[in-house]
Amino acid sequence: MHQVKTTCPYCGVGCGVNATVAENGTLSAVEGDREHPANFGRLCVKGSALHETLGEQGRLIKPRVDGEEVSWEQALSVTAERLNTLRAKHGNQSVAAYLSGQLLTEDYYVANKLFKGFLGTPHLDTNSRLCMASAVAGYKRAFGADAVPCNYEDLEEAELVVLVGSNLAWNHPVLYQRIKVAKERNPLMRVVVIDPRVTDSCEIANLYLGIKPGSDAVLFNGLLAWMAAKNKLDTLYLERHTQGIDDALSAAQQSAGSIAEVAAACEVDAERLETLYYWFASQLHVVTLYSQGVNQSSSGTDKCNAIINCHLAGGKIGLPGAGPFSITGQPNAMGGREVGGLANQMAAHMDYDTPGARELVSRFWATDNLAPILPEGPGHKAVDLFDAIERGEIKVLWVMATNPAISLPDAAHVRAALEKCPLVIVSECTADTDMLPYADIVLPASGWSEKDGTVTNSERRISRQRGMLPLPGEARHDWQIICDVAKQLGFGEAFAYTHPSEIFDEHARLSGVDNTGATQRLFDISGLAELGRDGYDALAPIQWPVNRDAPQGTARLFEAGQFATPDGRAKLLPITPRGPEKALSAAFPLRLNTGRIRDQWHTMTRTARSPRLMNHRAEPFMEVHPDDAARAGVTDQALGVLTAATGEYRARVRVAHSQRRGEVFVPIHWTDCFTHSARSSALIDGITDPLSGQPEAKHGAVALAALPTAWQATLFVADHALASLPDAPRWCASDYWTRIPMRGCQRWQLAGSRAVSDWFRQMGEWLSASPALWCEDAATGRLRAAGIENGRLSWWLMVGPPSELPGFAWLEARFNDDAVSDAHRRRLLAGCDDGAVDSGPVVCSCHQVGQTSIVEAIRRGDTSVEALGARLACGTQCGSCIPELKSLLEEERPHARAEQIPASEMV
Ligand SMILES: Nc1nc2c(c(=O)[nH]1)N[C@H]1C(S)=C(S)[C@@H](COP(=O)(O)OP(=O)(O)OC[C@H]3O[C@@H](n4cnc5c(=O)[nH]c(N)nc54)[C@H](O)[C@@H]3O)O[C@H]1N2
Ligand SMILES: Nc1nc2c(c(=O)[nH]1)N[C@H]1C(S)=C(S)[C@@H](COP(=O)(O)OP(=O)(O)OC[C@H]3O[C@@H](n4cnc5c(=O)[nH]c(N)nc54)[C@H](O)[C@@H]3O)O[C@H]1N2
Ligand code: SF4
Ligand SMILES: [Mo]
Repeated sequence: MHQVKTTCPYCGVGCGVNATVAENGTLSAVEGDREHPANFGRLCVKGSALHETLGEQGRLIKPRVDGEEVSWEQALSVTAERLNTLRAKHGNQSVAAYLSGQLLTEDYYVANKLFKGFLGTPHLDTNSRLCMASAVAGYKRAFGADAVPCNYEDLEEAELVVLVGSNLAWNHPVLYQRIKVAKERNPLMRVVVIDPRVTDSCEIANLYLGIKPGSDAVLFNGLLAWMAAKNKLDTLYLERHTQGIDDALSAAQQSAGSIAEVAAACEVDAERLETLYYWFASQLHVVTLYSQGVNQSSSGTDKCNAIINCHLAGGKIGLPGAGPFSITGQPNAMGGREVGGLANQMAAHMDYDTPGARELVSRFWATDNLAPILPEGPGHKAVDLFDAIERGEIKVLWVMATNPAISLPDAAHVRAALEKCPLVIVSECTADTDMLPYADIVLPASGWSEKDGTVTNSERRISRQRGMLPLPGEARHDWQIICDVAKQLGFGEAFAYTHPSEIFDEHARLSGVDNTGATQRLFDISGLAELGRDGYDALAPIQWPVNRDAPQGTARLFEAGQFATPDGRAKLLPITPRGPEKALSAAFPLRLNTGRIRDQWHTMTRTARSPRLMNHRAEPFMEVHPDDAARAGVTDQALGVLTAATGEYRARVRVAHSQRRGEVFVPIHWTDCFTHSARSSALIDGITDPLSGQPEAKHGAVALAALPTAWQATLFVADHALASLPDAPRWCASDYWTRIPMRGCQRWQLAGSRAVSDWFRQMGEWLSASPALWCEDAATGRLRAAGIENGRLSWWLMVGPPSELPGFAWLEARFNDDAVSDAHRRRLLAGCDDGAVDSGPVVCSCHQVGQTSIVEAIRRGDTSVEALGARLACGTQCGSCIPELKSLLEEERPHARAEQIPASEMV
């Protein structure tokens, strides 16, 4: 048994993880690394379940060509041959790559080098386009570089933290916990949440602004104008360190108007708005932390600059506890940007229009030894790239570590483009994703715990993700796969790396080449060159820039008021606010908001492998305001359907006061691997920000209706029984199905619009078996049945509303018994033990504490989160469920039934 220090592969917080590798070579436990400056020992529920998501089961372990498993030798030669043929015929620009912020920096670096430097195509973009592009464009316009000024300590040192379009409690839980603790220590510290939804992040908010979707630029323009009117501008800072205040201010004044007018435009209470303005203007130590509610918009870049303007105008930057902080989504979205992995970048924070950069990079990569090949201008950004594929201009697409068939807007259009593309190569570690059916060549890649390299988190901190487990089957590391293909294409010399430390070294050296004087680039990690393999292996977390001037790294940028622009001044930009480009209409009258849930990561290829993480929200859902639900004739827990011009979405309805009227929220996680049709991107148009190319994923237009159902059913099938059934079992022909992976079995929630006249025939068709036990109530149409094979429970079916099931835990346990005992056999159709109480839907994932137990404890007299924690242990590990515990406490108080307004709204 030994311990390895590594980094969590999920969100951009970049927590340090201590992983325990057991004697048998598996990863037996994980815990937070107390020495890592991102988390100091904390982990959220996803991080602490990492070891439950591993194992060879469900992994991709062999290369495939045209659906057939082949050897690596064959896969590589077919890849090279097809790529060469298409490239020779259609030119360099017919070749493209689509990468991911979940690749390690080393993977990213070699991919960028191969495509731009040696295949001569600029068409290499990444899913960070869907995520960070507006924040990048905003920083570049203001500071002259894509550079996050702040660090995590600034969040603790701030007197005011403003969360804009960020559900930090769910999506960056460890940072949220850090702010929460800091707030407990500093009673003067205030937190403001600006979000159309009342989210769990409101738990720590002193002030909540339930803003009209898309109106953030009006709010921040209003703030700038207000600061000017109240004499709250830092005129000295503006004079010495910035330019553009006059234009920015007059644009702000033009669009903003009075407090009452801004409040009306943003649909927030005027008094609360002014409170925010007052707090912001009167504090120097303010951090505005923003995320996808700002970035994923057709005017996302402008919104970022509207925020940055206010910080520059108040001199609230370059100080402890101050600055505009774009929080990174993916673990290595920032590392990808560092190597130049966006289509408008070339390499190492150099763009195509950076003077001398093309020559510098050509020389450094020695691309000119072959031919002067480095492209001259930027390539297609993600959405445009798939349009170009659809137009037939791109003939080769290599997708690594992302699922564009799910995550890009207008998924139907993306899928049509993929169908058309003559050569689609996919590097992936999971055997079953929505992308794989479109791949001509599938290359099995290593995943977290096997991969070895570096990632950069939200505060510019580079950490090692260390490899500790052997590669499953024939999987190879992404950087190796890219180098193997490069060799096959004849570029062996430039891709002769034998270890990621050699790649990192080259990347670090490139960042320092000619990096002085007028053309100095902020991104410089030349201080990490020549570490050698041992130094690389031992690399401790460090924040860039790391160079001769800052050998220990840089905690905060712009402390001297010197920016990365040609004149050294930061730029304020005139912002004219624009609303969402997607208009509502009579046919599609509801505003669609899409986002994340606490326990799942993106397309669920990894988090759904932990049954514990499936329990918090087991089914795809839509959150709807009670009035909208009533108008559409849908009720809580019924099935609903959302339609947009581009597609539809079927899911369970959650009627919620946390939603604004006229708006619907859906999660982004469910794919065709898990459900009938609940892909959020099917409802989103390919509308993008003209500057950043980031899609407007937060502002769709949809219609809501009930999904007609004649019956609903819950079906459990044991994993051992599933092995003999087809991949898409027959019950998936129902009008609604969703699959929920559990321990030892899978559960399906099913519904159909046409009545089933004979359930016995139906069971025979679905399961090729008849039940060993059943009971039926013909009058109500209810039925329960169970299949037993060789003494073991093989399936269990209930026809009737899922709410009639007492819970799932008891049944799940029966699927893990070696044999059905006599005692259990009698209780089997009841689905629970005599008198046993199921603890209900899981609220605390760490300790698996369910809602029923919590409500019962409250009714027995527990009146606080602490009391619940002492009795049930809920909320005592990662703390992510505390907001939910609080709302249960609120709800169970007899008078708390009226419209739910969080306590935080009371200023
Ligand atoms: N659990 C979990 N954590 C994750 C991820 C995950 O998949 N699961 N993914 C990671 C990644 S890649 C990313 S990018 C981050 C994203 O982290 P966040 O940006 O926090 O995530 P989202 O849920 O997409 O959206 C944030 C909020 O924006 C709000 N919003 C929508 N429209 C508007 C608007 O017009 N104005 C304002 N002010 N707010 C608006 C939404 O209601 C939502 O609450 O999370 C990271 N962390
Ligand atoms: N409607 C809507 N759409 C959105 C968003 C939204 O808020 N709303 N958010 C957008 C954002 S911010 C993001 S970041 C994207 C995320 O969307 P995606 O990037 O499409 O989602 P993932 O599930 O993270 O895809 C990663 C894939 O890579 C595989 N993988 C994991 N590790 C490795 C590895 O090391 N190597 C290889 N080769 N494969 C690996 C995983 O199994 C998985 O299939 O979605 C975007 N799309
Ligand atoms: S906060 Fe983010 S980085 Fe930290 S453990 Fe959770 S998912 Fe991993
Ligand atoms: Mo993201």
